[in-house]
Amino acid sequence: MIKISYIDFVNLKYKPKKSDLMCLFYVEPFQVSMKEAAGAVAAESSVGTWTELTTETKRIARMRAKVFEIKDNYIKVAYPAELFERENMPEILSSIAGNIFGMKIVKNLRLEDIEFPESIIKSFKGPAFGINGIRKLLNVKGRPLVGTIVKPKLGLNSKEHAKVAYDAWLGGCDIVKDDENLSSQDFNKFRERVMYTLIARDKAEKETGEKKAYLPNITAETEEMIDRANFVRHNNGNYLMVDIITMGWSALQTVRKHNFKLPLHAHRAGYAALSRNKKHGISMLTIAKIARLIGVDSLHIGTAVGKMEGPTKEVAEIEEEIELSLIKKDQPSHILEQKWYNIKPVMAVCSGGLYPTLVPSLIKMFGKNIIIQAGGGIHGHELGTTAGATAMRQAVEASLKGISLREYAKNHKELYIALRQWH
Ligand code: CAP
Ligand code: MG
Repeated sequence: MIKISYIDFVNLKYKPKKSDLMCLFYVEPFQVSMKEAAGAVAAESSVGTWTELTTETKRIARMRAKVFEIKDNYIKVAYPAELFERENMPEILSSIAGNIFGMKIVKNLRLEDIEFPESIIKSFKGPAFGINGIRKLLNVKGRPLVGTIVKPKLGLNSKEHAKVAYDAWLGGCDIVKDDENLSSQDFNKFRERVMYTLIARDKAEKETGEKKAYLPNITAETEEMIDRANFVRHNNGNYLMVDIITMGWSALQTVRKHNFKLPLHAHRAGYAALSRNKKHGISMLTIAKIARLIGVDSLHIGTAVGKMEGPTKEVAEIEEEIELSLIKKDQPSHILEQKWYNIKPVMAVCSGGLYPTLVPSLIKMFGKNIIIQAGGGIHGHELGTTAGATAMRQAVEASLKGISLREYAKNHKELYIALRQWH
């Protein structure tokens, strides 16, 4: 038996070409050298397998991925772009984020970052609206958008749901969204909910003079999802929402391909199964790049300060200790806003355990191009949803004016109560 020499997939003198796709992996070898484990990753994720092949021609050997840098536990791998099908994210990931995670030769393996070449980037659609499109739709300039998730996350009927949404818009929310696990349960059918909630949106727009958006969660089996999106569009809806991880990348591509001419909000429920273990899996940075390329308009990125796990600016920059980061230094480090040929920038969404007190630090960390979402932090307000939404807007106003929340709360009752309630 002639076993393959994984070392053949390591070439530390190789200078990656502009046309190569590059990956940064964290690797913990199991009972082999780092070089061998690195080579195994490059082999299995490109053209190789565990043994030499009589069928591998010279032409195919030239298509091998190459490990071109090894530093501590981090390796960089370059893949010739011809290995991949354009605009086929599942195929790309079956290579660079597929079998390799289960190989015995690695104890742990994490895909930290991907750099897509121009040819692959240009083959995808990217966001239809992006940051500017969303701002235009809602007619909001120069401030973060304020959103809420209707709570309780499950259980309200469609009329009750629409009422909670209406109250939130009236109080100052720009955006109201369904929760990630609400779809079309018996207690709250999708189509009925959309109808009632869009009526509530129109009423709230009239009464406040502000533009409002409703983000119905269309996540379901793919064809049903397309029907639901069409239903939203035909009933004058102005935004769609999907759960990008549980629906799958192929389904996300299908939704994007249908070009509903509505922005697409990406909830990331389940991403932590891939990302939370810092030694194994797929980083949130990578997930964000994939979602942007396929074409979501707003994406949950974490908060650093809220209820969910996630290091500060997880998406904004790969953790600093990874000096090998593939992020180009001449670009803004925020990958959702990096210049990417035809691909528009994505609006970052901060959500999860947020309440007014946390708003100033969020704006400081992430800037103004964010959607700040609070569920419990709005519907849990002692005076109810409308007051809760108002308190969030007041917190945004105070932050932008550079006034401390405590000071601003002196003549803003809703904020005052919220600060008393949640420190
Ligand atoms: C927030 C939320 C969102 C999380 C997801 C929830 O509600 O609706 O799903 O933000 O986290 O159910 O937790 P609260 P992430 O405001 O009541 O916490 O954005 O990190 O993916
Ligand atoms: Mg939720």
